[in-house]
Amino acid sequence: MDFESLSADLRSLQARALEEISAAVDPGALDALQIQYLGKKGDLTAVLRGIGALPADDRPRVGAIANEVGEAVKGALATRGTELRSQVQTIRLAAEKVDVTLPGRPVARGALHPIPETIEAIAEVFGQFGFVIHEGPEVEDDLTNFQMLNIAPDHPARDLWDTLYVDIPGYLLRTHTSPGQIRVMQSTRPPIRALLPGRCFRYEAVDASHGSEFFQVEGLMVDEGTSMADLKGLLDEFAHALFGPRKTRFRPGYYPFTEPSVAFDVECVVCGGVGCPACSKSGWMTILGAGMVHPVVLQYGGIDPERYQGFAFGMGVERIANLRHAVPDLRYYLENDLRFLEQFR
Ligand code: 2U9
Repeated sequence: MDFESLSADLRSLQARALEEISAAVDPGALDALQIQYLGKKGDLTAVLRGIGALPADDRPRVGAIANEVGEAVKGALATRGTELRSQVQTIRLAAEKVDVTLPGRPVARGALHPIPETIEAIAEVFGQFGFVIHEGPEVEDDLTNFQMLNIAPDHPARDLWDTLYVDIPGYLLRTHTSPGQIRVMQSTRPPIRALLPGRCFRYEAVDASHGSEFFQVEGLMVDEGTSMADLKGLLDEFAHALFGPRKTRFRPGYYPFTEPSVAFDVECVVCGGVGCPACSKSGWMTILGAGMVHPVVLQYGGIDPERYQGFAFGMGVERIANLRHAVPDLRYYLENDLRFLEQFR
């Protein structure tokens, strides 16, 4: 081994290293090249093992060349490393690019279903008069759902409510929320102002205005000297709150649990009382039934009809919602069709 061949080896090592460094495509490859050429057991160290066989005068000259080669390889590694890191950063920045001028992603906002929304609107009005909401069971006993409401087992009124019975003798799906009001009377003392919203069930053919399950809100007020005038005044407030200022009227009606019973009408919400197809040209719309609680029912509630009087009312929530939102068919409320429900956002 002489000076010429050792320095030629060093130069070819430098050329090889610089070529491989410029061909490296990721920082990891550069780390491997750093070890391969400049590591303790690297190629440069291997070539320099021959330096011991040279005449003494040649050694410093070869050492200088070796330093040059080492610096050149180091420099190439550093330059290529910077290039690759900036390439990686450019790719990352492109991938993570955010166009801040884009509009924000809309937040999917829910909304209350029109039935609970209508129940809340109804409860809000009666709440201002001190009516407290009570819940009652949906599976009721025959006694509380009919008997205690003055509807005897053979009473024709039962035909008004085609009933869904459950396979427990004497139990049924409540046909109205009235039984819940009986429970309120049995568990609290007058003065009573109770409001009972809830799901009810009837065994009847489903059509645009009748459902086998529907929602009702009933109200009950029991106090000393409660009168039909109190009832009329309260219902006027309710009608005006929900349907705006308009005339209202009582019409004679019939319910076994109230005497006298009335139908409560408002001037038609469509034509304002002129007469139109929506109100069958009468100019009036019935929104609920009501009446003075029958003395027998008060007694079933453990209340002395000689001392206390009460009134009650009941409305179908779907009917109120139909009038508020001009919905033609109450089946829409239970079909979960978003094309219908999204209109109530
Ligand atoms: C008690 C005593 C009396 C509740 C009443 C009505 C009149 C009424 C219907 C309206 C449409 C049922 O949803 S509907 O089909 N209801 O017209 N409801 S008086 O009377 C009561 C309730 C509880 C203890």
